[in-house]
Amino acid sequence: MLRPTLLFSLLAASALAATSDQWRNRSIYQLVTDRFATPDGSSPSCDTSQRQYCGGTWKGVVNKLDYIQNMGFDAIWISPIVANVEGNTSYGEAYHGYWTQNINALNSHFGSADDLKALSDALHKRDMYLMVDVVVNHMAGTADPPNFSAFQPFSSQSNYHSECFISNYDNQTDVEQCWLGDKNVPLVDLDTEDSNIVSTMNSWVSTLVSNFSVDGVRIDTVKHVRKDFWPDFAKASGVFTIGEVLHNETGYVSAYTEVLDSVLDYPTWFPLVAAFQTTGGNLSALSATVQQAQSAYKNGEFMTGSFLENHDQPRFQSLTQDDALIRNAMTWPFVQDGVPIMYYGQEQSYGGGPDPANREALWLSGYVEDKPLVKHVQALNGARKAAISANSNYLTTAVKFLSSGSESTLAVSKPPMLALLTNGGSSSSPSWSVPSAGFIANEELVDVLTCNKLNADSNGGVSVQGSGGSPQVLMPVSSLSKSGNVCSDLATGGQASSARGWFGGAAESLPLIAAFLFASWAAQSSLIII
Ligand code: ABC
Ligand code: CA
Repeated sequence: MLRPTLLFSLLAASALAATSDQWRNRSIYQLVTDRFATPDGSSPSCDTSQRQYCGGTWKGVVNKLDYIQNMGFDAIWISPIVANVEGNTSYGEAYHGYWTQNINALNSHFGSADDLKALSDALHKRDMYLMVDVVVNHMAGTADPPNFSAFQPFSSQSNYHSECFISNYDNQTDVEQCWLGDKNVPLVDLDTEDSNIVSTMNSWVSTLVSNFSVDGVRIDTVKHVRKDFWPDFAKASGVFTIGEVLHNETGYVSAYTEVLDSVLDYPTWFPLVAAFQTTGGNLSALSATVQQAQSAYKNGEFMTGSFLENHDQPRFQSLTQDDALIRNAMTWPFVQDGVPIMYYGQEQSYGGGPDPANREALWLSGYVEDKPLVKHVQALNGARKAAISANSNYLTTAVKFLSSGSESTLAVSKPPMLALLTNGGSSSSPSWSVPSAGFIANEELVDVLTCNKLNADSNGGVSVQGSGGSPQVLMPVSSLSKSGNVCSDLATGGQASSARGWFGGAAESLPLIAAFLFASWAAQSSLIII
């Protein structure tokens, strides 16, 4: 018997099964759950060097969704949610969530199952998506040899590859079958060649996604598991998958774009940081890598996660304090082909160095919205949404680098947007000369970062004199919308913002999904956990 509530849940769950197509127009705010917001709005001290839980929870995130949404983000990526090692280790507590002990229980420091569902519901009410971080590669021990019986559900030593710490990253077998971590906190490597482990992991991710109406998963340590493990795992999740492959070569990372929906674009991140962390950094290395990635990755760079910071790397603002370099570098992920991801705290000018310093408590900033970088991010998200609305091919048009007239500038074209970047620094007066910018002759343009107007020349090119080393993001005035979030006073185009609702394309396909579910329900019903 199909209970009406069950049918409703099935439909709701299927509508949540967000695909690449539903993610590509999104913009993601990455947060460390323990460090983003406390449930009662209190501001306890948080010394990152101590590596202890500081008190952030899922409830805290719910209370601060306005803050995230006001910046223009429509998805969040949270820390892993499962139960971790308890108590202290040589590297502190498991506040980051990557030290799994039991995949079938939640990390109670972050809240209850109801709290996590409430977060998911609150996001969906705002047309926002939830991305959860998942770890398949390992469980975390607190001694060497580890206490295997503490791990759930894989509590036998035979469930793991035998102990050897990865020392040679050029040996792919070592990378896949030896252990991350060290003797203090060994990341005990699961035998992901074993069919029982494979099927347990596949049904685990499927249940996790449906229990908490998750819209996408960020997969940890992807290069540490054999490639052919991933297609079935991704399929079992039923949602968009984005993998972490920490490597600087597009040739290495591209193989993983064949087995998952997408990857974090680490190969571009390395030259991105190098290009903007000092004046005179190498901009052509950045454009060269992007071009390589565009041709090497399965879907070009359209589905990659494009980022400047994350929880594993020193914050960009620990590498330079030059405000112009910072604003140029921050612009990049939003004008590039992929899905932009911004790491929490960047907007508040956090400048923590390597892990653990880069995981500051955001409550200590007071979540002030009237700040230059908060406004910068709002403009960038607004501009990207306007470009998506104005050009239905925007998200599948590859970025092109146009000749800009100097080595310290870049002209990044993705019509209707032309981003003019520079690493001259705040004391420079950059100029861009872009004879073939692709605009209409004499077209009226606006720099969406300042709302200053200018005109294309009679060939549709632009010659722009900047100041203070600032980036500019040019768009035709006609591509702005009065109902949009960027320079809307100037808008001449009247089109409504086409920022798609949460149901997006799924709404149209509901009847089809319902039919499919009816057909497959009888066979699957025992798997559905409500
Ligand atoms: C803990 C402490 C730290 C302490 C450290 C020794 O131990 O907290 O303070 O310094 C989690 C926690 C960490 C924790 C670790 C280990 O677990 O978040 O705080 O560190 O206990 C993912 C996650 C990451 C997570 C884990 C583990 C994996 O994003 O947050 O860490 O679940 C490798 C993995 C990568 C992993 C990363 C941390 O380690 O591949 O998946 N990230 C080379 C290798 C990379 C390697 C990297 C490590 O070194 O190729 O595979 O990443 O630093 C470039 C080269 C790269 C090179 C880089 C460093 O330089 O081209 O190849 O990467 O030039
Ligand atoms: Ca492994």
